[in-house]
Formats: sequence, C-alpha cells, structure tokens
Amino acid sequence: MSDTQDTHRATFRDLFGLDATVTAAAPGRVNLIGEHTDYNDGFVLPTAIPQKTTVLLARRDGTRVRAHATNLGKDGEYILGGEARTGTWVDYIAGVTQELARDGHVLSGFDVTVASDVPLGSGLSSSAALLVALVRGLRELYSLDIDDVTVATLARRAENGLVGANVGIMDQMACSLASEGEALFLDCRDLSFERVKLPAGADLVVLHSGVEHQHAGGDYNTRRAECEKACELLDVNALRDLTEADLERVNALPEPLNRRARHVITENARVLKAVEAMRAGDLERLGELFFASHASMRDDYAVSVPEVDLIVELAREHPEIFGARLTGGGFGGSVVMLARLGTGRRVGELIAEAYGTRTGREPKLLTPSA
Ligand code: GAF
Repeated sequence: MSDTQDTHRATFRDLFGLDATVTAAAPGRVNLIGEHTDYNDGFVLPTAIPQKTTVLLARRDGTRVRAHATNLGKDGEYILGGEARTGTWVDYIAGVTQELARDGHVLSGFDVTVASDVPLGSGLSSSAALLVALVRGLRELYSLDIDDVTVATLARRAENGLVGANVGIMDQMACSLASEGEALFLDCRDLSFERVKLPAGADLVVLHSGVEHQHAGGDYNTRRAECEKACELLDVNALRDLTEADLERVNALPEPLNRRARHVITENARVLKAVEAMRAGDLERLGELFFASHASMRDDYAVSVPEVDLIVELAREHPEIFGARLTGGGFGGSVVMLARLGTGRRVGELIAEAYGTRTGREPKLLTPSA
C-alpha cells in the first residue's frame, strides 16, 4: 500500500473511529478529440489518466452520512432521504445517494472520505472521477447489482441533478470504462463503444494551464442552448444528424450559430478520422487533427482562452510534437499533446517553462509520468 493510501486510511480511522471496509477509485480522463460533441449525440475519444479519486467507506447504523474531503480539509453530513442542494462538494455524495434511491437501491448511513490527485477545474474530469468512485464504492458496500455503463449514467444524473451541472455523458463514461493505454471511442447517441489502442511511438502529454474553469457556469450552458437553437433552425433532432455535406446550409445560419454548429459537425468528422489514424498508426495525421480541433474550438466554438492558445502555439515550435489541443469543456483547463515517444516529458517541461515565464502562471505537467 502506498504512503498516500496509508495516510488516507489513517485519516478515516481518526475521524470515524473505525477502519474503512471498502476502497474504490476512478481515474480522471483526458479527451483526445471530440469536444462538445457528447451533448449533441456525437462521438468522443477519451482515455484514462494516472491521476485518480479514491473513496474509503464504512457502513453505519441509521441514516446519517458523514463525509470528509481530505484535499479540501472539509467535513459535511446529511440524512439519507433528505438530500438537498448545498452548493458544496457534499452535493456530489448526496446526488449519488439520491439517484441510487430513485433506482430503488436501499442504503443505510455510511462514513466516507475522499482523496484525489485529479486537479480541480483542469478539464480532466475531477467531478466525474469523484461521482464514479462514489457509485463504485457504494456498489461494493451494499452489494448493488449495477453494471459499469449504469455507474456512468447514474453518476451523470447526479451531476445534472443535485450538483446542478448540465454536462454530457462523456466524462462519466470515460471515468467508468476507460483505461490508460487505450481510448474509449464512444457514440454518445446510444452509448456503444469500442476500445482503440493508443498508438505506440507516441507520448501523451497533458499540461494544465493553471486557469481553472467552472462547468455549472453560464458559458457551457450558453453553448448548449446555441446548439439547440441551431437544431431548431436546421430542423434536426441533434447536430449529430448532420455531416460535412450539410455545411453549406449550416454556414447560412445566423452568427454565431453557424460557427457553433460547424464546430460540432466537423469535430464529429475529426473523431472518426482520428480513430482511423490511430488504427493506422499515423501520428502525423492524428497530430494534424489535434491542431484542427483546437482551431475549431478557438474560432468556431469560442471556448478557448489566450493562455491555452499560447500553450498550443508553443507546442508548434517543437518538432517532437505531432499535435496539441484544448481538452475538456474549455474556458481554461488543460492541453493534450501528442509527442514522439520518449520526448514527452522533456518537451512538456520546456513548454511549461516557456508558458510560465510568459504568463506568470503555474502550469502543471500531468503526464507522461515517467
Ligand atoms: C465537459 C463536460 F462535462 C462533458 O460532458 C463535455 O461536454 C466536455 O465538457 C466538452 O467536450 O467536460
């Protein structure tokens, strides 16, 4: 057992006076390509990162839930059946127990501690990692019959519901089903998926810009509303129903709906092309698709920020980098880069240093870990 796990277990024991009986974890994710496509019934291609969220649990008599977040140094508690939004991290736990109850699962009270090394607001799914770890933990604690796709859909309901963030399904599916070393090629329309090996010959580099985003926030919801309006004007159920062959019609929409819809349609096409490139081991092509995706998020979808654009531009200066793009919802967060095998750490550090000097911010290099 690692030191961190030992410390976490000791914290649980000190706080609650007994040993945790269940440990569960879920990784953060980095989306390789396919951004803002999930709530448009489209395609995404995330993979798991080494950083994860761990929960420790033990049952108690009665209906009280006592919780502690080691990262925040904060406590919280509530009564099962009395879940109500507090606007704090406890909503994640209460959201999960509320959705489990809605599905007819009967729980008793429990104690839970949470520890995570997925940075908050980094675009790497700290929220979904917490929700998925909690559902996994409670599944084990109460021997619930829940499969991994249901873990994800239940976690999403908790996030859309009590937590109050109107996110799509990508993150919860990635945290529940993706593994390191392979991408989850997911069709968000019917949740069918294939696992695609990450290309040998490349390092994935993830660099957090240090600019934190907020998803429950207005900008994400504005993009969702713009997509819905575009669908209404184009008379389709979802932007997924359109392809690049429809772009003339899409370009004729009023600003900015034309650009929003164009991003989603071209991004869906890029996911399919990226899967082909990965299968063919064509790193140059995959890298071009990363850069094109970033330009589309910056210019058409308008979800990038100057700091993130700067990281992508700095990446272009290094011949070892095949491609780079904003990953996750945007408005801050992280850049994912594809680098020639064995060069990722060195080049990632050079880019981080140049970025830090230019912006005065503290970037965080998350992968590769070796
Ligand atoms: C956030 C959301 F949580 C996802 O559902 C997805 O929409 C993503 O932004 C953008 O691709 O991570």
